[in-house]
Amino acid sequence: MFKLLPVPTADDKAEYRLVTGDNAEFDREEVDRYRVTVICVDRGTPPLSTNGSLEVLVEDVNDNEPRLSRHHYVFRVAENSGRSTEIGTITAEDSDLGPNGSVSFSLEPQDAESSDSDAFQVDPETGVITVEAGL
Ligand SMILES: [Ca+2]
Ligand SMILES: [Ca+2]
Repeated sequence: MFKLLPVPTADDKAEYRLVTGDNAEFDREEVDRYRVTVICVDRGTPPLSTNGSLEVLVEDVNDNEPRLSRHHYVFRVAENSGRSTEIGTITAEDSDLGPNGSVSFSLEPQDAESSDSDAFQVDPETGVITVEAGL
């Protein structure tokens, strides 16, 4: 995933840049950190060495859309149900991190016939659907 490239320096210090490998692909949702051992060997006889460790943290990009727990929900509600009657809950998952993985819900009419969308409301945070106007 990584390789070291030597950086030319004026003095006799050794300096290397850590760069991503040629075929490196990062997906935070699969692996969110890498631990790499750095080995440093001199050119003496016999050669002496030391090692250290470095850690690379993979930052999140919003590359996953939210997924509803179902594509099609059917809820039932009794006629004459009053305002704030709870009908059901919709849930969703988003595997990204922080705001990239935080979802909210809203309702909009699907066609002209069911355009009376004011009859229901959804809590943007919890996904709980309630009766807004009495049925
Ligand atoms: Ca997302
Ligand atoms: Ca992501």
